Amino acid sequence: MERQPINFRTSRARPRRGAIIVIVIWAVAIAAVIVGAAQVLAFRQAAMGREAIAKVEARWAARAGIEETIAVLEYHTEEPDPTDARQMFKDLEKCADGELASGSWEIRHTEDGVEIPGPQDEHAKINVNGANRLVLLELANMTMDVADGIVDWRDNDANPGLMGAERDFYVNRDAGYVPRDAPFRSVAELELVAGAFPSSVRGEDANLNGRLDPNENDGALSEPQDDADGMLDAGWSAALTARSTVSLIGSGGEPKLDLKSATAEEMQERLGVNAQQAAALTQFAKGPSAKLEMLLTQDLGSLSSGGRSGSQNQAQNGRQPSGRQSGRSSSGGQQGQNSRVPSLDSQQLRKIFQEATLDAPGTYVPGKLNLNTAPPSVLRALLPDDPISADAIVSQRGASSSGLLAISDLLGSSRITPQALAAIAPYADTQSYVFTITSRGRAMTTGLEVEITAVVDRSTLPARILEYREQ
Ligand SMILES: [Ca+2]
Ligand SMILES: [Ca+2]
Ligand SMILES: [Ca+2]
Ligand SMILES: [Ca+2]
Repeated sequence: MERQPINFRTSRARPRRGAIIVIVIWAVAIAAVIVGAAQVLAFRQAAMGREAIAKVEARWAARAGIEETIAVLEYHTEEPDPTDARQMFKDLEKCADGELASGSWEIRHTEDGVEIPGPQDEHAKINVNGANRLVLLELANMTMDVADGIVDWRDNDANPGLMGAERDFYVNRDAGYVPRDAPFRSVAELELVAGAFPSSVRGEDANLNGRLDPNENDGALSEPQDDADGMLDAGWSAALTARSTVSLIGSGGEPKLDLKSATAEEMQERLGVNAQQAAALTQFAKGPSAKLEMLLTQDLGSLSSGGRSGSQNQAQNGRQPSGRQSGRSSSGGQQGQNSRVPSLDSQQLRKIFQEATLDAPGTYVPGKLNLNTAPPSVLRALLPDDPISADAIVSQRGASSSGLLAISDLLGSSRITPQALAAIAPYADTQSYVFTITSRGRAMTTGLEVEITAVVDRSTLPARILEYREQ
């Protein structure tokens, strides 16, 4: 009788026990899911942590490459060697690759489509703010309307060139902007000029880092369109820059001597000229149209006595008369009224181009092409009608282990006329101040890469960073 309830309880307990088992199984299952999820999360966090660490390692490795390069650039501003134009570039190449405990870096730039060690010398390119339309027309895909449009963009007047475009044109087509009417600040700004396309400005170098990235070498698989030939065609950006600058510091590390205000004593000391030559230089510098390049084509004696305006014009127009003038090297000078002034010898001329200036203080002067580092293709663009002189510069610089120390060094070449030299002298010399350092850092652990690009100007101390970007 008493069993009934027990049986009853037992029979009622069975389903309850079953329910408990189900609950327990569920609880175990849920716990397993939670533990599993926590594990996945922890694993993911660990992976993210590792990646974050790798990113930091890669970033600091890239940064170390930038810092080391800046140190080399500053050293050569502080302790320049005016007798060797190549040493700085050798030193830059030495720190193009480096290692830290946690990562490594490599600094490369592209020349004629191929990556080579070291930063990009912005002075190996023509400054777009100094390039005339003939020089611009040497570039691939350049048309007359765009060349004129580039000149209109940077000049400060409102008169369009023959096929150019000024403010009205941009306003009428609702461009949303008007020409700067001042020097370009970057090569990318060229893309704002009417008719200039990014494909012409950048070519395959879509991110303008001067290096061949995977998407720039895969054809049509990804933007941009490229020919997947393993070479970087960087369009106009390979030959043009807006970054190069002129320095107020001479090759010896001291501020340049302004010939318009320098004393005769300073000239004798800095330029190695004698009293008579210093007096003649002072007289020459007083002329309102005096330009250093006139010293390449004319004798100091004739320049100081008023100059021969005919040959001045020749120099400025870049015309090349058939023969070379040779008066400079003869001791007596030319037939100038001031013929007793001894001609400047090659050492003195070199010093003048290294240490002196006639640029009015404070005026904007576009940076100059470095004749030591410009690729042959860029030299030919600078000398549009004169490939012989362009090639002669390449062979002349190659013949000297120290490179060209001043543009006047090229007066020794029989294949380059002084007139051709004088024509390019406003746009070319033998120094480089601005470099684009593209440093790719790699983490030792995972191989993750971070790239830093910095544009650095060493014409002042400390060096200035003009642009800095990471990707
Ligand atoms: Ca203008
Ligand atoms: Ca690139
Ligand atoms: Ca592509
Ligand atoms: Ca290519």
